[in-house]
Amino acid sequence: AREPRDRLRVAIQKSGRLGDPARDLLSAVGLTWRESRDRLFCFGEGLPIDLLLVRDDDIPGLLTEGVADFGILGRNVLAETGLDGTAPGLEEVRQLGFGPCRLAIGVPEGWDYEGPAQLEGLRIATSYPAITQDWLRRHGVDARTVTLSGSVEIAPSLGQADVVCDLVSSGGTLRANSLKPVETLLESEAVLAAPPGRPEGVRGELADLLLRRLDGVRRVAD
Ligand code: PRT
Ligand code: ZN
Repeated sequence: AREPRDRLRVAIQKSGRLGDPARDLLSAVGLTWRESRDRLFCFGEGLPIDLLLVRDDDIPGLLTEGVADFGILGRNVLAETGLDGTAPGLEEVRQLGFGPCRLAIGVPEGWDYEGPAQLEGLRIATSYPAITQDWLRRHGVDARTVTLSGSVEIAPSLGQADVVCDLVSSGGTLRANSLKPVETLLESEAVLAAPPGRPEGVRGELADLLLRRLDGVRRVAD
């Protein structure tokens, strides 16, 4: 059997929108790292808290498998992987205040949108099929999701879908594709996620310490 881990691991985005703010937040609570050459793993220096730099999509799996103890990712990714069964039962431990956006249905600008029933029988392009289907089911609408990993907003003009369900912040991307937001399915921001329960032994103490420090920094920032 492998030795139990005595260092805490936090998975964050390697690049992307949440990578730098996540690192800045962890620096602000006093963590420092010795960078490894490939920068996928950063060894914690002051405290035994290491970083894993990964794709945000990999964070739920790393938490579920117990490879990481905490992850910083968008609530949207956490919700999707919770609903689609790939990483059920993870908990949102803290909301972090950066990376705000919402998951919204976007329809062609010229539509006179009157409500969810109007989506019946349509094709909805999205990177979030589980959240979208869950919302459709709760509104009694039967519609098909077309899962795309990127360039969702162009799908209607390509004839690949009728409407979209994608993340929106300024709304500029929807507008640039002659779409307008009509329903918000989820308000999102970066969150600290973890498997249920407290890690055992020394990792549990490190987890408590990290949460206390995060709360301290967040209180000053708010
Ligand atoms: O490489 P990796 O897989 O790790 O990154 P990624 O490309 O999957 O994700 P990334 O870095 O683009 O986004 C990470 C997280 O940032 C998302 O999961 C959200 O929680 C959050 N976030 C906040 C956003 C946005 N704002 C956002 N505007 N993620 C994406 N967008 C995109 C959106 O998909 C659309 O294409 O920006 C466009 C819309 O922006 P506006 O301003 O034109 O409305
Ligand atoms: Zn991603």
